[in-house]
Amino acid sequence: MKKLLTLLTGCCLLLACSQDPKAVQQQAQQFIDEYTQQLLPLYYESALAEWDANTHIVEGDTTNAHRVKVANEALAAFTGSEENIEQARKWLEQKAQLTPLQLRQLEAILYEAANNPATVPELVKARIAAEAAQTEKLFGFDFQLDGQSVSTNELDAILKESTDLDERLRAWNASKEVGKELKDGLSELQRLRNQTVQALGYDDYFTYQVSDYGMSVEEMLDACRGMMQDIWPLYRELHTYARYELAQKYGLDEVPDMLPAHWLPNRWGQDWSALVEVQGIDLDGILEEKGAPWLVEQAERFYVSMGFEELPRSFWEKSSLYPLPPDAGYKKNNHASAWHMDLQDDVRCLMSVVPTAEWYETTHHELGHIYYYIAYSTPEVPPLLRAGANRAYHEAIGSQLGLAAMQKPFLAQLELIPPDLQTDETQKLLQEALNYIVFIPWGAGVMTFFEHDLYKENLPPDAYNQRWWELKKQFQGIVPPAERGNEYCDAATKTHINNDAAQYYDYALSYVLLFQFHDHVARNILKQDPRATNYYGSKATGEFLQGILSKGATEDWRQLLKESTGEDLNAKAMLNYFMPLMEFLKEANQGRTHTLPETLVFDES
Ligand code: X8Z
Ligand code: ZN
Repeated sequence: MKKLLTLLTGCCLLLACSQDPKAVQQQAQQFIDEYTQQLLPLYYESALAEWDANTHIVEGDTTNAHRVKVANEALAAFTGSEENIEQARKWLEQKAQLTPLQLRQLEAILYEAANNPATVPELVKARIAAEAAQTEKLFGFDFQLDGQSVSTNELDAILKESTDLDERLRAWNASKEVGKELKDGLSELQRLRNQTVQALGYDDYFTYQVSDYGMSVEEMLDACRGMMQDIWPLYRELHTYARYELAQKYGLDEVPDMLPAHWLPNRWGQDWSALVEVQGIDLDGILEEKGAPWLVEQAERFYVSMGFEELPRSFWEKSSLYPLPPDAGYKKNNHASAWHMDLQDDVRCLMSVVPTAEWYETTHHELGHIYYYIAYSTPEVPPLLRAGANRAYHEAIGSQLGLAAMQKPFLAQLELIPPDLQTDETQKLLQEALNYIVFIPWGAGVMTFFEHDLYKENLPPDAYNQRWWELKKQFQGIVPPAERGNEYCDAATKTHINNDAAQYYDYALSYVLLFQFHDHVARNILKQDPRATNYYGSKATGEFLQGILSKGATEDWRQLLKESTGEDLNAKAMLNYFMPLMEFLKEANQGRTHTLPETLVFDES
């Protein structure tokens, strides 16, 4: 009987498709609309609970964790419900009859479901609890330096400024202590993340996250290898340059073959730009005078100057923008993020802005996310497609504006530097390369390959730290200050390993992408040198960006790139940008020993 019914329904559907695609579309739409209506309040409640859990961390208080669990379990039960999966699959069987927008929404429903399959409720619940506990441990951690509590901003300042190697080592070591506390939780998450997505047919969690790009794992790894190979000659010169310059700065005669991690101005060695000071541009000094709120307001002014709207009042009221006073009695997540709370107009930033060049760039980055959210929260983009064309697009926009906001003509326009200031262009380019080029072996290399091994290869916990430092050495040419046994878990000191898992290649791709967008804006819209632009007040640039942002995830990302820049994804714009630097570095490095191989060999065993 049941069989007959299925047959009959199948038959009717068949009839419906061959005769009337409109009818199929109408019924599919009804499902999508109902799904969306039920999703939105659950989504909002989950975001609100997560927001509180990330902005108000009280040791020993379980209220937040409980609310997060309840809200996320309710959201998971809905998005992963058997009925929703079945329905989405059923409508997808009639692909040919559906509109492209409907297809994308149904795929989004299935993608979400795979993270929370209702067929394995205990696993999903356990994962939600483990995620909440891990975030709380990471951001509730009491970092200690010389017996005193310190903030990560303070540790970062030492790594940026101090020339006392002993002090640097203490700060670096202090910043890695939290990893030990997170190791067991990571191993638990490794298992739970894999098992949940496996229930819906994905091989592992890394494969699941990569599939969001419409790519296989091998394709993604190839893209990452490609990015690293493209920039390797330049990176090799930067690595040599940094070894020699830093040895000199720290007053040492001997230059180490590999960079000791505590020599670098960043806890993970992902951004070395603080190594260089460009004569005449003392951004840190100027920003110090302006104070932290100015950084966020200025970033908004930049977007507004290009024709974007002012941020909604609720953004200013509800965001958490600055560090907490040390005596607040609670802690907050100290890593910057932007939140689209309700997939509509509740947008917020969580930051700990202090007036430094790094936070100046970060505020532009985060507002990029916020303006993306606002641009696609329109009737044309259904809530289920309110996301970037891909995740890298979302990361690219704000970083692009961050790059533009550091360029000389722009700084002159803001009167942060004198209009006729003569500066050393090469030093400026060097400083930028120490950010954008240095990032690639970290983002496309260390982070991506570590998480690949973690999820796809089931890396055992006792090998976490060893593997981490193997990759650091191979891709970044960075070694730990001293042997670090497997009681440490240095990977877990990086936020994303814990709460943004298996997605870090997003940032590497976003850098490549942002140089493509920037190159297009500079050459075709502003008619300026990409290395010296001033986007300020350019409505045409605003329109170009808005054209990309307002599409959300309604279009294929490759097609959107082609339409907007005329290009496929490639690192040419990025390489061209830094081309003039190669000559300078070769000259500076003459007679120095290069210790990284001439070509990067991939030995991932
Ligand atoms: O995590 C971020 C943003 C938040 S989406 C601040 N970034 C990566 C990082 O800090 O590791 C931006 C660049 C790379
Ligand atoms: Zn971001």
